[in-house]
Amino acid sequence: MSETLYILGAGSLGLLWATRCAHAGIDCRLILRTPRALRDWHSGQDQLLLEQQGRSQSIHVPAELAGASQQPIQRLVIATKAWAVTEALDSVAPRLAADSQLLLLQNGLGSQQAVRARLTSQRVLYASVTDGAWKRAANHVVWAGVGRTLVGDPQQQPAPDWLALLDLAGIDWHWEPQIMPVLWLKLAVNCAINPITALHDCVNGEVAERAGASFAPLLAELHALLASQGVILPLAELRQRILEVIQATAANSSSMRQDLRARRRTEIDFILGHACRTARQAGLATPVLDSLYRQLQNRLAELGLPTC
Ligand code: NAD
Ligand code: KPL
Repeated sequence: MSETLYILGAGSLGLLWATRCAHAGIDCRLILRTPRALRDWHSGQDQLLLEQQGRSQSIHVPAELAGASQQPIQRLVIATKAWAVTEALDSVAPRLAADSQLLLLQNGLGSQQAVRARLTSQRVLYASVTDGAWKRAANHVVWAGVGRTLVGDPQQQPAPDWLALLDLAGIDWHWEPQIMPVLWLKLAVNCAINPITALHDCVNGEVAERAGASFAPLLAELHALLASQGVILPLAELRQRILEVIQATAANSSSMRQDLRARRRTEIDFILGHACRTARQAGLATPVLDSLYRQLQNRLAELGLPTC
């Protein structure tokens, strides 16, 4: 367990993990994208601020560029957006060994399978994260909502020992022997909430009302999609789970609405896109999901944002 833990992506979640690991004395390093980002990092003495409930602490976190060292990367957490994973992986590929292990923190589905397909010998773990974090500045992260992280292996192997580092870092994580159903359920929740909040520019709590008569058929489509992927639960239970998330996050802006408002590229392709494509492959008709996907792509195009 002595290898350095590399965290690729100094965004909200990457910084949250980096501060927590470094604070616990874990040998961890951030991988930044550009020489300029690294210069800026060094000009702040490699210090990162972690803010929670108004209190901040400063933590030293070393950083480097992917290509700046030949040092093999044995343990890698990828914390980029789903659409940036492939390019991020390209940047570190020469430093991966056959027995390197990766942990992917992305929302949605599709990016994980792309990594898995590319890395045939390495172990690739998937995570579902419910913490909420955002960046106040390049080296300042706010931990806004304490959540839970479920980690699992899509090939259903047991947990590797190095994940004990996450305990050391105080990350509330659990090993999930069946990670794919967890990620599919999260995708279904995201499909039911995120597009509606983005299209209606509303908080999560208004989703059912804004969706109106299309909400029940939307849930039925998601239920059939989950069943096609082997995730079997009664429709009433899926509905209940989604309503619980809506209630628990009623005052929040979904990640997709936040991205739209900030004119940032969204993860639409890994949420709605993946859902619609999988439904088609399974021979399911999903008119409500398809329509949400089309409407959202149109809105993104109007705003000059990528539609995938
Ligand atoms: P973010 O946009 O804040 O951070 C991504 C970071 O990756 C950016 O700093 C970007 O510059 C960096 N990056 C992209 N390509 C890179 C490359 N090739 N090399 C180095 N760095 C690169 O995103 P985030 O909010 O941290 O989210 C990351 C993932 O975690 C997303 O899939 C998101 O849905 C998921 N997630 C986030 C949260 C949260 O609270 N922020 C919670 C749960 C899940
Ligand atoms: O995961 C979320 C997101 O915003 O992406 C939900 C569950 C919808 C909470 O906002």
